[in-house]
Amino acid sequence: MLKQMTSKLSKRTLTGMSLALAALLLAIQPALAAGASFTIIVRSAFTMGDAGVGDDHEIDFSTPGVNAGRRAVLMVQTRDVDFTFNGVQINGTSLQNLVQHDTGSDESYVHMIIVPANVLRADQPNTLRLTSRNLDGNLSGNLDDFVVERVVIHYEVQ
Ligand SMILES: [Ca+2]
Ligand SMILES: [Ca+2]
Repeated sequence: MLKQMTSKLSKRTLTGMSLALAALLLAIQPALAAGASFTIIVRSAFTMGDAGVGDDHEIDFSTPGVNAGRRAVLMVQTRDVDFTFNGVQINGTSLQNLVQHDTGSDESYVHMIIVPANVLRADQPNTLRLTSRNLDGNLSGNLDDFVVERVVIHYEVQ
């Protein structure tokens, strides 16, 4: 799987991935045994929040041949996530919120998010929904503006 990533993801992406996260990817690799595949959901950066596309953004993607009974891993590469209530959903199932990582150094961060079994669909498009919220998790006032640079989902096929 790492070989595939090396060929498909840019060198910059891999450089931005910390060793700790790479180690985590290796640790969860048994969940993505032989017959793994991936889909690049976002390859062109965009900004969430009141300085960007708004509080809510949906992107459809396909996972052909997915074994939906197995968990998958969503990798979300961002910059400037300042608050803790920015949500991630796939097909209406809420996943882990994005982790606050903005240290002022403008570096990319890769969120490794587990997608539970029976969330992905083999026969119809999936929908990724990202949300931006304010410091208190609400929609009023100053929403978190953050850049979504790249999103990739790794999944097991039948
Ligand atoms: Ca803002
Ligand atoms: Ca921000």
